[in-house]
Amino acid sequence: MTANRRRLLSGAGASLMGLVLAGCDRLNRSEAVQATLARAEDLTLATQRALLSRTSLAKEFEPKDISDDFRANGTTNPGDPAYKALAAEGFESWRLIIDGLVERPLSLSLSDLRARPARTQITRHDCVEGWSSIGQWTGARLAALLEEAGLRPQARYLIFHCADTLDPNAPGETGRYYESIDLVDAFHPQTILAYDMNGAPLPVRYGAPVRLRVERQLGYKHAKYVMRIEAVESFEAFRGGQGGFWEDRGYAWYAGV
Ligand SMILES: Nc1nc2c(c(=O)[nH]1)N[C@H]1C(S)=C(S)[C@@H](COP(=O)(O)O)O[C@H]1N2
Ligand SMILES: [Mo]
Repeated sequence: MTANRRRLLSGAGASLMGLVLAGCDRLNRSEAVQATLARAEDLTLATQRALLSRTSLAKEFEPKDISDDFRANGTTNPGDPAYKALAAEGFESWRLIIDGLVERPLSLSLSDLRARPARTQITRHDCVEGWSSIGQWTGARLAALLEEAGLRPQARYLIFHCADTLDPNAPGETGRYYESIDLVDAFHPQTILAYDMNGAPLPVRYGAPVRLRVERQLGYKHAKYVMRIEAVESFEAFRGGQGGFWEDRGYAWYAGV
């Protein structure tokens, strides 16, 4: 065996490379290859299982289960001047922007949004702080909006830009709330932009005029005061780079419940 060949065979792929060089007949019968394929199959199954569990529906409840004192958390009344101006005129000139890696950027008024395909669901909101509340949410199905906008092939995540500054002491824009989800959650049937809560327009403390419901995840993923949804390939270059206000401060990006 030459020195070059030996070097070639000594890396991470050495055993597989050796089998390839040894010929197909031995390759087929090789226990090492069988074991490798079995491992690959396990991985695929695990991935499939994980994906299946992520696409299954979150539990839905009955009207009698709705909390009469649903907790409000984080920002409950944004002090940001732009938001206060919108709230003062009943969100008449509020527009939801859907842009970034899309074919047809959208700018939707609240009545535009109310005219889009909708879903109503009664779900339990679980905050990482250890409390839960049950509420009924009605909103536009995010999947339908994304189909309308037409995601470009490079799009992998959605960034939700919010109107509120949760940490006024953080430099620049870094105190502004934001969140991000991947396309599995974006196209999940229970992922909606909620404009009604318990059958009435969403109150300010719960995120008026529109908040995200992403029911397979913990409370902090459910962005309130949504202004803009930006389709991106990566969120690494945005703010702290971890994909959310709380993620930039150490929380997990995927917060499954
Ligand atoms: N824009 C914005 N969205 C937010 C927050 C926030 O402070 N600002 N807090 C998050 C957290 S930690 C939780 S538990 C929920 C609280 O939603 P609620 O007020 O409807 O209970 O909103 C999430 N979304
Ligand atoms: Mo939370």
